[in-house]
Amino acid sequence: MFRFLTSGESHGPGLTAIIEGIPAGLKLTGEDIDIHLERRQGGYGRGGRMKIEKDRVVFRSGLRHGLTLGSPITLEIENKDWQNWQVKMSVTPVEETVDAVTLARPGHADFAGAIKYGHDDIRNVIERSSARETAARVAVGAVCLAFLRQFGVTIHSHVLTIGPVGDAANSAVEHSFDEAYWQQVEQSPVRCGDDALAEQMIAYIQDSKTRADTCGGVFEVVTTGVPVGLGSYSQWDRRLSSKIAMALMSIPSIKGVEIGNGFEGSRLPGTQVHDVIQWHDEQGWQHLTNHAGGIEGGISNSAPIVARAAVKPISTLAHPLPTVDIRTHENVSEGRYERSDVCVVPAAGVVGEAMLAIALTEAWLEKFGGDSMKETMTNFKSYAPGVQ
Ligand code: EPS
Repeated sequence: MFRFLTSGESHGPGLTAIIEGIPAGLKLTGEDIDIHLERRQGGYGRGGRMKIEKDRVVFRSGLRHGLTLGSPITLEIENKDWQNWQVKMSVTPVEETVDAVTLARPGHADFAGAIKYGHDDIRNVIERSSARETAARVAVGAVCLAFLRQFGVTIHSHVLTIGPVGDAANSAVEHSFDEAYWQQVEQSPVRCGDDALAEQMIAYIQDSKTRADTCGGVFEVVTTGVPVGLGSYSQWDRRLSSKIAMALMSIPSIKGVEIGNGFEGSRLPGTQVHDVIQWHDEQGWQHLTNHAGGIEGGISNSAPIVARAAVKPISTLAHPLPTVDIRTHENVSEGRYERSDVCVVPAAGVVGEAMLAIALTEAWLEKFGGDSMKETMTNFKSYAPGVQ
C-alpha cells in the first residue's frame, strides 16, 4: 500500500514528508526532487517569499547508496525564512509579546479554521493552511514520478488561462507526445506554450498587481504511457477518475476539476463526445480522439490522461475586503494584508503534476504490486503485452 503524510508550518523550521510503499531498488537522487522543487518556486506573479527560499530536499531515511530500501522514505525541506520567525513561531513559550492575527481574510482558511480549532490567533491556522505545504507534496510527487518513469510514463502541465486571458477549453491533448511543445512551456514565465498568449497573461498579472488585486486561472496536466487497466468501475473509490479528482482538488485554491473535455462535453451531443475505438495492426488498440481524457468507466484506456483544474485568485489581497475581528466580533471595512503572491497558477500546475503522479503511483501499485522494483517490473511486463 502506498501512502504519505506531510508536516510542517509555513514559517517553522521546515517541511517533512514520509512516504511508505515505494518498492525497494528504485534509483533516486536529490536532483530528481530538486528540479521539481525549483519549478514550483517559479512562475510570474510570485511574491517576496520565493526570493528567500531555495527549496532543496534532504533524505533522512529509506535510501541506501542511492537506492530505495522499501522502508519509509523521509524527505525534509528547510524553510530559510524560519530565521526571521524564530520568536513568532517558537515551539516553546517566549518572553516577547507576539501580536496576534485577529482579522480573517475572506477566502482563506482563517475564519473556518479559527472557529473549528478554537484559536483566537489566526496565525495558528495560517501556518499550516499555507500553500507552502505544497513544496512537500511536490517532493513526494517527484519520488512517484521517478518510479513511474521506469515504466515509460511522462507527466507535463501547462497554463491555459490567467484571469480572463486564454481559453480553458483549448486543451493540449494534441501535444501529448510533443516534447518540443513541453520544453517551450518550461521556458515560459507563465508556463504557457503560446508566446503571444503568455505575453497577454503576464500583462494581466501585472495589471492585477497594479490594481492591488490577485488573479486565478486554469492549468492542465497531461500524462502519457499509462496502460489500459488502472482503476476500476467496481467501487466508487477505486475509479481512477475519483483518485485524480481528489488529488487535484486537494491543492489549496483549487475550486474545480475536470477530466477530458469535462464541462464542455456536457453541452455537446453524445456522437461528438465519445471516442471511436479501432484496432491497428501496428499500434494495437486506439481511440481516434481523446475527449474522455484517457479514462472510461473509471479505468485508464491507454490514451493520454488529461485533467484540468481551476485555481481561484489568491485570497490575500493588497487591497483587503471587509471582514470581521474574530476576538471582538467587530465588522471592519478593510481586512489585513500580509506579503503574498499575485498569481500562483503556473506553480499550481507543477503541484498538479505531482498530485497526478501520486494518484497514478497509488493506482499502479494497486494493480501491479511488488515489494521490489524487479517484482513490480515483472508484473507490469507480464501484463502489458496482453493489452497492447
Ligand atoms: C502563502 C503566503 C506566502 C506564499 C506562500 C503561501 O507566504 P509568506 O506568507 O511567507 O509570504 O509565498 O507560498 C509559499 C511559501 C510557497 O512555498 O509556495 C499562503 O498564505 O498560502
